This record gives sequence, structure tokens and C-alpha cells, in this order.
Amino acid sequence: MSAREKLVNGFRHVPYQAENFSLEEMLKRSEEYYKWLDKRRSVRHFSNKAVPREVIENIIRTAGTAPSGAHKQPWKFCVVSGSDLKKKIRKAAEQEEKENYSGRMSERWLEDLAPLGTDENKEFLEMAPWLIVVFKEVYGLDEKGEKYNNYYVNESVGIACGMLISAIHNAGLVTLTHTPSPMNFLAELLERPANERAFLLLPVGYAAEDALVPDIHRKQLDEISKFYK
Ligand code: IYR
Repeated sequence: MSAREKLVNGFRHVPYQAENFSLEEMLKRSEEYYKWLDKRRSVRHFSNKAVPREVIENIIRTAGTAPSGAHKQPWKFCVVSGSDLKKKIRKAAEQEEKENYSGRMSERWLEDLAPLGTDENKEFLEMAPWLIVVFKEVYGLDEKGEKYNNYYVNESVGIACGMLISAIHNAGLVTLTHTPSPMNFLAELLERPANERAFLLLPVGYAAEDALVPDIHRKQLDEISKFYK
């Protein structure tokens, strides 16, 4: 054990190596990171240009660095690249979306979506070279098949998805958070175990050269924050 290591409740704790920046550098980095992430957009028009598997692996590794309740890491990133499976997913998603857009969603909801220009057609599910289907583990299963508890599963998986999305942006690729509802068909098509529920579906690839995004704007700092003394 190194000098600064210690046991807490019998578990090893090791030194945290903080990265230290000057105030000037900190300010610059925080501003640059914001400006760079602010360029991210949900893109629905993909190129079918190939993206190396190693890139997708690194993006998933990045998502796997997310904090999680009791460090249970209650996520599974299922990756689809084959055209047959993509076609099946598209077909099932479009079937659900058709019902959503033509009855299940309220008038108000449809009005709210109008600026985004979405509809039941999900071409991106076949066009994008990769589909990442994120599953949450509502409970865990150990090597012996025994159940164990997970905690704050939605929060944990939501944070991991945020990190996934920023890693996709960092690679110069695009995605969108697709939530076909209900999503049960994904667990069936991907033959997931009983403890997993589909959480989010993210197509990943290059943006189409002629991709358009809605001209919508983000809330300003004073709208999304309130500072207290
Ligand atoms: N899940 C549908 C509808 C949809 C819902 C919301 I809230 C959006 O921000 C976008 C779409 C779909 O994917 O089309």
C-alpha cells in the first residue's frame, strides 16, 4: 500500500489525482467546452458512410465512465450494424410510431413536435451505420444468476447516455435520442434478458451532406439557472 492509501470499511481507497488548471486556463476550458458542446444538434438525416467499430467501442467506453447508483453500472449498450436487424427494428419502430402519430399522442404533443418536423418515417434506423440500443438493468444478475439491487437506474443510465451523446459529438459524428414507444420490441428483437428494459435508441453515423436541422434555440443561462447566496 502506498503512503496515502487506506482502507475504508475494509475497502481500499487510493489517491485521486486531480488535474489542476490556473484560473485563466479554467475559464478558457469551461468556455470552450460549452461552445463546442453547443454545436451539437440532434440530426435525423444520416449518411450511410461507414464508421469504424473501434470508434463506437470508444464511445461506449466513454459512456461507461458515468457515475451510477452504488457503482452498479446498470446499463448495457447493444450495438446493431447488420442491415437485416436494422430493417426489423425500423419496421417495428415505424409500426409503433404510426400509432403514436395517428392517435396515441395528444394534439398538444403533436403541436409541440411540429417545429422538429418528425413523423413516423424512421429512415435513419436503416441509413445510419450503427444503432446503439441502450438498455437499463432494472435489477442485476450475478454470475450465479442471483438477483441484486440496482439504484437510481434512470438517473444513472440517463447520465451515461448524456456522456455517450457528447462522445459521439466529439468524434465528429451525429445522433439523436430516438424513443419509439412502447420499446418492448427492442428487447425481443435483441433477445435481452428479463432484467433489461430498452431505455433509448441512438443511431450513430455521419450527418448527410444535405442534413437540415430545425432553427431552434437554447434557453439562456438566466432561464435555466438561479444562483442563491
Ligand atoms: N417518439 C416519437 C415522437 C417524438 C417525441 C418526442 I417528446 C420528440 O422530442 C421527438 C419525437 C418519434 O421518435 O418520432
